[in-house]
Amino acid sequence: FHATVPGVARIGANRELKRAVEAYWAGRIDAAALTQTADGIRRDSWNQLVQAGFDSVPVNTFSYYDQMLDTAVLLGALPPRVAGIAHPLDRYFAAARGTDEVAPLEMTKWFDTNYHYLVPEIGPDTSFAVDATAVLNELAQARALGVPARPVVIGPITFLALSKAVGGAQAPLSRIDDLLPLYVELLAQLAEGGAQWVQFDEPTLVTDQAEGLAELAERVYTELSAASARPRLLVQTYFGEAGDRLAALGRTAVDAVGVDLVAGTADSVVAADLADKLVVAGVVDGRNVWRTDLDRALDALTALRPHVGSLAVSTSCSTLHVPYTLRGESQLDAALAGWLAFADEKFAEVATLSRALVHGRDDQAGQFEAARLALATRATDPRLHVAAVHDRLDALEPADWTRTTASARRPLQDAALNLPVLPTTTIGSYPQTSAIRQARHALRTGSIDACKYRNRIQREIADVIELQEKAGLDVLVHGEPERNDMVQYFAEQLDGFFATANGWVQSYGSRCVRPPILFGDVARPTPMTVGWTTYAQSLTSRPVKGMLTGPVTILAWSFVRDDQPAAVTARQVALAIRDETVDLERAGVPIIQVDEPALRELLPLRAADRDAYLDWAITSFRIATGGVADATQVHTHLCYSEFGEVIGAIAALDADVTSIEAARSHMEILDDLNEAGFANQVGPGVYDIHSPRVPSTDEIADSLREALQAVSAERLWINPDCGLKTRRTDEVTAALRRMVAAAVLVREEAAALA
Ligand code: THG
Ligand code: ZN
Repeated sequence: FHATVPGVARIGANRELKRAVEAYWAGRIDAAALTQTADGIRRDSWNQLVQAGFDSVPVNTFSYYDQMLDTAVLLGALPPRVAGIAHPLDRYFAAARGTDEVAPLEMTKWFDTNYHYLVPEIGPDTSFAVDATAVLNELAQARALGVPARPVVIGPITFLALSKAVGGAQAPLSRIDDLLPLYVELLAQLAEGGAQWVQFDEPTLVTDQAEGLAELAERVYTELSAASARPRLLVQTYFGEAGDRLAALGRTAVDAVGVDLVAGTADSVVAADLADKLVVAGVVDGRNVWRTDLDRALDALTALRPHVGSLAVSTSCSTLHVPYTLRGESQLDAALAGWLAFADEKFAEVATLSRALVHGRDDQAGQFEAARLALATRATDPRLHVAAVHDRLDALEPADWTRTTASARRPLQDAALNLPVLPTTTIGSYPQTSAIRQARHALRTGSIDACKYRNRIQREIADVIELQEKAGLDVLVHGEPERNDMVQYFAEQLDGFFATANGWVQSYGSRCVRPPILFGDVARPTPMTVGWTTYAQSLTSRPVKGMLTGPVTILAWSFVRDDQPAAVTARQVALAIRDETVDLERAGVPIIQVDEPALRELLPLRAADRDAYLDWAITSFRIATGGVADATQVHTHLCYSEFGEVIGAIAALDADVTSIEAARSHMEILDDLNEAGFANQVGPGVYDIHSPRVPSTDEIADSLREALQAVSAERLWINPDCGLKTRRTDEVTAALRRMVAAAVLVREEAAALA
């Protein structure tokens, strides 16, 4: 084949699947209605790919929740605790979300993206068995519509590498030989079902997540490609350079390999012997939103062609990670719209390139010329080259991101704040009530004016301050009622960003985010949070924390310009945040928190690239927080990840106080931090906010006593493990009262010992 994509989004162009799935969970529609919506989404996306001119169309990239969970179902590897649930769809959703009786699978980041997958559990008793119902159904459905269908399944190496061992089992990858016969069986069933091609996704082959991946890839795919009855086999990599793993695949009898030529280079394709293979060349960026430089892409394809058996054009990865279409984004300015390509527009680019590869550039002259023109306006747009921003960057020097020592800052901050030992606080957000959402909506649609909106938000802030005072917390927050999202809120106010109207991207399950587009030089024209924070401070005599999002997280959760290094962009964002910290301090705010929940997320997949990343990540955080006086206390908050590999970086951020998700990892994090030489104050989450369950005072007190084994009372803060915006007000009120009661109890114990 000549033109395809590794996979496509499935939430629906207008989030139809989100609505249907949530309606099914709420009991408003039945399984038949949900299935009907799913069928419609699949049909629409296949038709669209066929119409774009693709001669091979991925199927089975649809999912009701997550593709790793689907693969666990396919391989008979759902956790035993859901086995008793009779209806397959309910069993599936129980594994995804839990029920009153059973805990869900853990969720974690899909490589270095902002998508989250469910982590299959492999126990000593997990016995795999093929259940190909879902993929065979999709295949039959697509073939009935005349679609040149190519079933897509996560490959055995990636499936096991991303699973976790439970119940004392060996590392899941040790089970690879148990899985191979199942994949052979699957190949036979797909051939029987009429598939000409099948795609096994192996993004793990671009990482350093396991040892010996090249040898493993060669062994696994030698065996799978030797299967007697099988469709032609494409092994698809993405998110990086496959390097020697590609050469290993070249030594097997697989028919095709897919490579990401945006994150990786053509060098490893040239180096591998792929003279008898189809290479599916991902030259159109599947995870960023910029229009492709068609000339450059075609040159790359043309240069590659003599080194491979045959060549097909594709996106670099599934378009799961970008919005559906630019159509409807009418408020984008015309110049900017011309620089962008969402999924629909990327499909057209792939088709154009594949036609040009066959018939020559002139055959597609109009498309190439349009791309050239758009790129030329992008390169010269003044918003991408703001002298004042560059002057500030050039003037930066180490003194700007180096505060005095933490131990010298500590007494100044203690004197300014006068807090008790084991101070209590919360992470920042409070429940997003329907009143808040209504107020934001009413402002957007113009049914209330800015003044009315301010009054409504202020009322919310006043309620949250009162709630915190009544609970007895020591350091208060304003609750962030004005924020839709901790990145989007800032992006909407910064120069250099653009927010989309309908640019939804699936984050996990039915949940989506709308990443802003960071297209130009970044600056902060006016204060973004000072008004809300000082209003909150005016209502209480206790200290109120200012709440900001850090530069790394703003980059991680935006689509970022690709015409300069991320390190430069991060410094620009850092300076904008720094301006805000300085204004907050000037307005009398004594504590400023700069959250970096995505610090771990951007860690490069290859070990060799990690130091360079951590260097710019740490520096940008320190630029953002290095502009305030020694007496101003800087906090940060980290969550959503395994911190093991970035623990040294957390220490290097040099925040005065770090709150960190730990309720579920039982304080191991504190020992790790100690080992990394971290001596500043720390607030390990003492209860899990991700569950509606309100913990008892005793449980929280136990958690605190455990923390005190690892950290002295002088260094310990008491807080939940994350923001409270997804919880209900009654849950939050009860939980915080118990948290403060536990703090009082443990303070008394500590005083008695002293
Ligand atoms: N913001 C952004 N990215 C994120 C998070 C975030 N990535 C990691 C983590 N947090 C993901 N978690 C969530 C949690 C909830 C929702 C999305 C991601 C969510 N979304 C609403 C929905 O789909 O219904 C839409 C929100 C809106 O209306 O803006 O609830 O916090 N950028
Ligand atoms: Zn958090």
